[in-house]
Amino acid sequence: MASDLRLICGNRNYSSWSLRAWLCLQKAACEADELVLPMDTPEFTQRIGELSPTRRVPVLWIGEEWVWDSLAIAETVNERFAQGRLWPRAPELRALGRSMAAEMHSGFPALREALPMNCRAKDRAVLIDDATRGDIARVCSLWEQALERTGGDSWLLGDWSIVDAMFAPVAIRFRGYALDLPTSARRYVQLWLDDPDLQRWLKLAEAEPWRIEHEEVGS
Ligand SMILES: N[C@@H](CCC(=O)N[C@@H](CS)C(=O)NCC(=O)O)C(=O)O
Repeated sequence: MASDLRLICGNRNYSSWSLRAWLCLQKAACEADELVLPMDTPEFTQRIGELSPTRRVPVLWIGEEWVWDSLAIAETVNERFAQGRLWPRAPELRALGRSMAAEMHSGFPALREALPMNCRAKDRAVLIDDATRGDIARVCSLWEQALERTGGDSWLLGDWSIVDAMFAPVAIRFRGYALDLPTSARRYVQLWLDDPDLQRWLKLAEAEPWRIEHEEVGS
């Protein structure tokens, strides 16, 4: 039976916002049709207008209704298809998770610019400027604060939650480039790399034919 849900994504290799939305659907066990529109191509330019009100991805179509922007998709999936279980029950942990998710959504411009998500990259050598170093340190400190609150050896807030989806692309960035990271951050990156849903996404990214030169950073 065709699904009522349809996720419009960018390239799996590069589209970090698409990955976040996709992970929320997986963790909520939602079946959705997927349409991958290769970014920076005439096809993307031609088709995106009728699929996304912002001309950006991801967009989740629920029947005739569209929900755009990764964080809005995450919240909608949580509310409608996961009975709220994509956030912790404890209000103080939810507040921490929402603060971290919002900071990721609106912040870390240097990290995002200097170290683009590239699922095919591993340990690439890059020059890190002070702003990027500061963003990396802030991410590691946020992860540490959350992990300290919840015991330290699992997802950021104990059980998997939306905040993990928001930081999954950072885990991929941290694998992609040769960085000096604290042990707790390395452990969290490895937790993501061992996750079966993420492994499926990485396999699909590996198999994609498209390459976007300006997203290929480091050597
Ligand atoms: N705030 C948006 C950002 C969406 C975004 O920037 N998506 C990128 C792909 S990761 C995009 O659509 N790029 C294609 C373009 O701008 O032409 C979200 O959270 O979903």
